[in-house]
Amino acid sequence: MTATYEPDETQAAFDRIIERHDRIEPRDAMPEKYRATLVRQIAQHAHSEIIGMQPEGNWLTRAPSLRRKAILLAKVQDEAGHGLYLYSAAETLGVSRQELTEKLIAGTQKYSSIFNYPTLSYADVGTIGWLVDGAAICNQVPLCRTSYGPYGRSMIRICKEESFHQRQGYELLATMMRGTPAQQEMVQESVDRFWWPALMMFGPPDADSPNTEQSMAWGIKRDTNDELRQKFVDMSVPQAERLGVTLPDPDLRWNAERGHHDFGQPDWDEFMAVVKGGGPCSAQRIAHRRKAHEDGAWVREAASAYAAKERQP
Ligand code: BYC
Repeated sequence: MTATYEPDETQAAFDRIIERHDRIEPRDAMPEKYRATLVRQIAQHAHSEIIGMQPEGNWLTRAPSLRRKAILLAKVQDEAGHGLYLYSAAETLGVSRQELTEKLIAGTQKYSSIFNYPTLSYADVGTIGWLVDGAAICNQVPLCRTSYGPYGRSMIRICKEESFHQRQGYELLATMMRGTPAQQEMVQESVDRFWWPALMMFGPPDADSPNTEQSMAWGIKRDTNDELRQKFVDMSVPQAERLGVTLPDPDLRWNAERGHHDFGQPDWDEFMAVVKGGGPCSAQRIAHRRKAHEDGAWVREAASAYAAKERQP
C-alpha cells in the first residue's frame, strides 16, 4: 500500500525525486493526485491490453494457415500477459485488479478507443500489428522512463513484445501485397479503415488534453499527445511506401522546413463519441468482457479456497 501525505509535509522530497528524473517507488510518499493519475492511466492501459485481445481473437479460428494461427495465438496471449503486468503495477498503488475490472465493466474506467472498431478481414490482423502496435510502441517506449518505477519496468518487456507484434503485422501485409489483386485490395481497404483511428490512439490534441500538462510535470508522460502522433506519422509514411499502400490523407506531405510530415486531423467528434462508449463495437466489447469475468468466477473462488487451505498450518 502506498503512502500519501498532505501537500505541505514531504512535497519537497517528492519534488526532488521528480526533478532528478529518479523513480518514485511504492514505498515513497506521493501526492494523492499523482497516485490517482497513475491509477487512471495504468488501469486504462491494462484494460486496453485485455479488451484488445477481442478484435484479433475474432480471427483465431479462421486463420488462413497453421503458421498464421500459431503467430496470432502467441500475439493474443502476449496481450493477456501485458494486461497482467499492468494490473500488478496498478496494485502497488493500493487498488485491486478485481476493483479495476469491475470499473471497466461498469463503464467508469476507459480503454483505448481503437478497440471499439471491428475487424472485418484477415488483413486487419496485419494492420493492427503494423499500425496499432506501431502506435503503441511510439507511445510506450517513452513510458519506459516514466517516473513511477513499477509502471516503467513493466513497459520494458511490453515494448520488446510489441516490436515483435509490429513486425509480424508488417510481414503479413507485405506477404498479402505480393499476392493477388484481391489480397492487395483487402490490405488497402483495411489501412483505409484503421489509419484515422490509429492516429486517435494518442489522445486529443494537446490544446484539448486536460491531463497532459500535469502528467508531463510529474514525469508520468514524457512526450505530449501531438509530439507522439507526429513521430508515428513520420515513422509510418516510409513504411507505407515500402508496402505499396496509400495512407488515406490528402493533406499528408513532407514539410522540409519543419523536417516532419504535415497531416490532416482525425474526426475528433467521432473520437469523443467512441471514448464515451458510442463506438461501433463498444457494447459488444464490454458485454464479452463481463461474460468472461462472470464465467471465470468459479476459477477465482477455487484459487482463493486453495490459497486459504495452503495458508493453514
Ligand atoms: N482512447 O488528457 P488526455 C495496445 C481519454 S494497448 C480512450 O490526453 P492522458 C494493444 C483520457 O483517458 C494501448 N480514451 O489523457 C493492445 C482522458 O479521459 P479521463 C493502450 C482516451 O491520459 C492489444 C481524456 O481522454 N495504450 O497497444 O494524459 C493489442 C483526455 O485525454 C484516449 C495506453 O493506454 C484513447 N485513445 O493521455 C494490440 C498507453 N486518449 O481518463 C495493441 C498509456 C485519451 O480523464 N496511456 N483518452 O476520463 C497514455 O499514454 C495516455 O493515457 C494517453 C492519453 C496518451 C492515451
